[in-house]
Amino acid sequence: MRFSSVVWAPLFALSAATYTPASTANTDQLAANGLSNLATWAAAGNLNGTCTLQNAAVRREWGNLTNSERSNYTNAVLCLMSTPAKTDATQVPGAKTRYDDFLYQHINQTLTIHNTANFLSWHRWFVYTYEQALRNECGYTGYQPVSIVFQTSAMPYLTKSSIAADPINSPIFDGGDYSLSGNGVYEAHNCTEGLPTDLSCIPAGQGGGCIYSGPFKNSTVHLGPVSPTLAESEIVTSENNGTIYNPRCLKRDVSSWVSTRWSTEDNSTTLITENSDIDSFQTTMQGNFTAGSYGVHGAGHFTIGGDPGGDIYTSPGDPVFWLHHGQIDRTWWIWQNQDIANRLDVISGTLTMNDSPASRNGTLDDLLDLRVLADPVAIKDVVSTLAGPLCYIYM
Ligand SMILES: *[C@@H]1O[C@H](CO)[C@@H](O)[C@H](O)[C@H]1NC(C)=O
Ligand SMILES: *[C@@H]1O[C@H](CO)[C@@H](O)[C@H](O)[C@H]1NC(C)=O
Ligand SMILES: *[C@@H]1O[C@H](CO)[C@@H](O)[C@H](O)[C@H]1NC(C)=O
Ligand SMILES: *[C@@H]1O[C@H](CO)[C@@H](O)[C@H](O)[C@H]1NC(C)=O
Ligand SMILES: *[C@@H]1O[C@H](CO)[C@@H](O)[C@H](O)[C@H]1NC(C)=O
Ligand SMILES: *[C@@H]1O[C@H](CO)[C@@H](O)[C@H](O)[C@H]1NC(C)=O
Ligand SMILES: *[C@@H]1O[C@H](CO)[C@@H](O)[C@H](O)[C@H]1NC(C)=O
Ligand SMILES: *[C@@H]1O[C@H](CO)[C@@H](O)[C@H](O)[C@H]1NC(C)=O
Ligand SMILES: *[C@@H]1O[C@H](CO)[C@@H](O)[C@H](O)[C@H]1NC(C)=O
Ligand SMILES: *[C@@H]1O[C@H](CO)[C@@H](O)[C@H](O)[C@H]1NC(C)=O
Ligand SMILES: [Cu+2]
Repeated sequence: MRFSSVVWAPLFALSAATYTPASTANTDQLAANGLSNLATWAAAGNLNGTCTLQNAAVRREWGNLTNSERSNYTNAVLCLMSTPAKTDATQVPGAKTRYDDFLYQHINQTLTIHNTANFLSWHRWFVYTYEQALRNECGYTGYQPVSIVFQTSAMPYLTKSSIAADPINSPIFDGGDYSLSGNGVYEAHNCTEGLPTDLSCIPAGQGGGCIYSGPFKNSTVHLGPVSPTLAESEIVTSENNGTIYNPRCLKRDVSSWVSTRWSTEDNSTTLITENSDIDSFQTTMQGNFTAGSYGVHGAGHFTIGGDPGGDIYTSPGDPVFWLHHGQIDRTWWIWQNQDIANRLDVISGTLTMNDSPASRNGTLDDLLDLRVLADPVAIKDVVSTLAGPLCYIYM
């Protein structure tokens, strides 16, 4: 008996995931305008070192990298995860690898780097330092030049079909060899209390369990959790401060419920165009917890979810963290470039999260100290990605 191809065609069609990236035309246009302003600014003699727009590294979106470029990146991350730590083992016995060195600094400094004056600059320096470790210690050459950008706004949001609105089908989370691994396997869990109020309890998605696909399948997280949002991990850790060795599988619960509400192209566009001062820009980006809003920053984290992705302290334990913060940094960069004269040397906020406990205002002279990871730098030296130790742009 013969089967006609007409009969089979619909079955094959079903097996191929349909993924349509959402348009990022508005933010891309803002980025292009900003780049043009940056060229004018550079031509006016504002760059005094060796960095120029022409020799700056270009960070590109994950979805725009070739398969071989993606593998080179994930292989370098896996290398960092298998290189011995430099952190003092008597202080942090759980830090086993270079990757853990990075994770621990975020854990240890969480209360002084979020909803603070240094939120943007600290994370810019953190991502840059990580990129340097990939290059200098793990042979990452990237393509020419390097990129680790996660365009939050390029995550699929509500398009024509429910499948396309699902981030799981995006090139980051599709679980293939050229993704950053897929969702966790399904494991029953409650909704995720991402905010301190119950205003936005994130409905449990299709994951919640360990990751068994893609480059980071069967990965082990060593540190934390500290502020877990998956009930099971809370049982493991309620007593520690994130320093002990607590090996467990990397879990995710990828959530389109979050991404379609707080990290759409519209959300990024209005963030950039409707907040002209640094205070409202950084506050809107981080969300308003009492109003039940995640902001594009919080939304990126809770689109990943799980353990450690849903834990504010331990979130860099999920490799997608770095790409999300690449996009957060890009969004700051686009905002700065709309009005460089007024948006580069500005700072607002205090030294402690939501000013609790009360602390002084941050200044551009304050240092960003990543301890074992890098020598300290002043905030004023990283407000520009071209004039200082940094030398990169986004495309
Ligand atoms: C460039 O200028 C900045 C600020 O004006 C200064 O801090 C820095 O030392 C200068 N760098 C060089 C290489 O001259
Ligand atoms: C990234 O890919 C999109 C879609 O293919 C394309 O429109 C865009 O120009 C690309 N961007 C870069 C910088 O290559
Ligand atoms: C953790 O942070 C404290 C300051 O809050 C610092 O003294 C200590 O050295 C840090 N620990 C490590 C291992 O970096
Ligand atoms: C990936 O890395 C290999 C080995 O270092 C290198 O030969 C190759 O050119 C890289 N591919 C890309 C696209 O950068
Ligand atoms: C959900 O929360 C309830 C109430 O806190 C708890 O009893 C239950 O064990 C939780 N279920 C899961 C799967 O975590
Ligand atoms: C990953 O974990 C699964 C489930 O525990 C196991 O069956 C599989 O052998 C592991 N794969 C690797 C490469 O360790
Ligand atoms: C973490 O907790 C351990 C055990 O309670 C304690 O010895 C250590 O000083 C704490 N470390 C930090 C950075 O708070
Ligand atoms: C985010 O964008 C979506 C549509 O793209 C919109 O429905 C929602 O209200 C926006 N959220 C905020 C906080 O602006
Ligand atoms: C956050 O939301 C609350 C409640 O809606 C509101 O009172 C407050 O002004 C908002 N804060 C900011 C910084 O927008
Ligand atoms: C701290 O900054 C706030 C907001 O810009 C300002 O109102 C306040 O006066 C500053 N405090 C000090 C002590 O300078
Ligand atoms: Cu952070």
